[in-house]
Amino acid sequence: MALISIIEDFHPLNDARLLYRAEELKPSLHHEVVEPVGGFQLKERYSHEKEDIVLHKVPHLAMGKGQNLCLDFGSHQVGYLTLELSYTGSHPDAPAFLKLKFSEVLDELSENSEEYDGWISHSWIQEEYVHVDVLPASITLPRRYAFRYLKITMMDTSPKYKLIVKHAECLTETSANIRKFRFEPTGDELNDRIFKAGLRTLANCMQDVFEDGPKRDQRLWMGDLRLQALANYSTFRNMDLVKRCLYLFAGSRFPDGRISACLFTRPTVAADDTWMFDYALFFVIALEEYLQETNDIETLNDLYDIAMQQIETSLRMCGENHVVNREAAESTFIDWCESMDKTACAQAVLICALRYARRLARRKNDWSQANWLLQKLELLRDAAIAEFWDDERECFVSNGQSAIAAQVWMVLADVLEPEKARRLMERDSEFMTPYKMATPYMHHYYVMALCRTGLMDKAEKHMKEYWGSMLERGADTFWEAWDPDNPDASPYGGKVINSYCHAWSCTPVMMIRKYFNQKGVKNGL
Ligand code: RAM
Repeated sequence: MALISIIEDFHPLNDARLLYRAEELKPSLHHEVVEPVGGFQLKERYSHEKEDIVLHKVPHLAMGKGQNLCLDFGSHQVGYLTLELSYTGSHPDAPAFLKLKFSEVLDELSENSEEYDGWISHSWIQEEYVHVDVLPASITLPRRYAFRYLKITMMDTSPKYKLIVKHAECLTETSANIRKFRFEPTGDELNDRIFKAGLRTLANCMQDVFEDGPKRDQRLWMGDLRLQALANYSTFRNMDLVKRCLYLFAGSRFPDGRISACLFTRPTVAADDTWMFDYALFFVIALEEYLQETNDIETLNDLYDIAMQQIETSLRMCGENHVVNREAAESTFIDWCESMDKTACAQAVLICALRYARRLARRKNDWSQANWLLQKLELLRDAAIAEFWDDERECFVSNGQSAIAAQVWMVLADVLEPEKARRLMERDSEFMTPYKMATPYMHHYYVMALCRTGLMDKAEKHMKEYWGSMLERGADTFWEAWDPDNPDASPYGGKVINSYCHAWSCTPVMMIRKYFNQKGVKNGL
């Protein structure tokens, strides 16, 4: 939890011109009406045991106090729910009192949310208590939900009547143009399934910004945005949405100009008071990648100085030995693994960002800046070897730890010669514990490090095993956190709060299209 900060009296620095440009780029949303494809009843309120119901019988099912009805919408949906309710028996003499529980995955339906006591707000759990005073009624809930399953529990009726759910539907919402998307089979069945789940993950996170997750937190995070943008370049190619998000981050920053880790867009755009060393640098990387795809000079001119400012801020957090300081390491995310020392990772992310910043400077014909950045890059790279490379153990060691994350990020930073980097990644199993990768976000960078060292088969195998294991557990979209050896793990103190359609997990679409369809292409990051 350490990374989330609270700064009282925080007033973001807003740039009206950049925010206006972001507003102009706001996408229109696509909608579809989706109805349930199946139904069942859970035998006990929090049990997993269920009895299937034939769907056409649902409109005749009379629900008394304590009974439940679970509807399956076929796959993960993001949208608004409408229920048509009626009754059987004599005239309702008391309101119908219902509990509605929306679940992205089946397991979530049987969780008792009252037991959740983690550090993220309980209010994200998608449950509502609803009173319906007059029956029959059609009710549309005002909130947008992310779900595949809906559990309706009859909290109370009266002895005079029973409730009937005549119809349910979800009006979905996304800015991804799924209808236009042409799926190209790869010839590999598992890769196709992974691709489709990744695509759905991306689409359901594409709203009027790239959200991190439609269940939680429903907003822009820089680290997520960078990966979503990459996945988007290989699929929907909605360039304006990437541009809009870059302008939003640039348009509302910390008072000293730093890019915030995360951004609110409602009721008005406002930078969150959380800053992360690595996330701020991803702004530089994401901007350069956007320009590689679009060559959009307006964006380069508007955002160049802000990108360079992030580099300068980070360089000021290096000591005389050109190694990032403790404050930088402690404000670095990398993965949900709090006991892991992040100094080496922070150093490596900064080296990567310098490489991208230099490309930006060259694009801008800012040659003195490009040269200065090259000098810094070389100094930091040499310092990385001097400070973190352990000659005896032949790996990177960060304050005594040789975590896989440090090896991965140093490989991505090109700190080693290619042969040495490859040998390091061949021995990766030595570094997998005790600082295990906790999220698909970290697994993405692990796969990229394998690709960067040319270990393409190993990279593809890992993608298939890791993301494939979520499919085996019934995933329609990919999850925020997942450890196949510990399915109940949650970074937040309870998996009922985990998000099961999470932006940073969608990157297999890019891996499959860019790396595993054309063997031999290298250079992951
Ligand atoms: C989580 C968010 C997001 C991530 C941050 C660091 O709470 O959902 O995905 O970028 O943490």
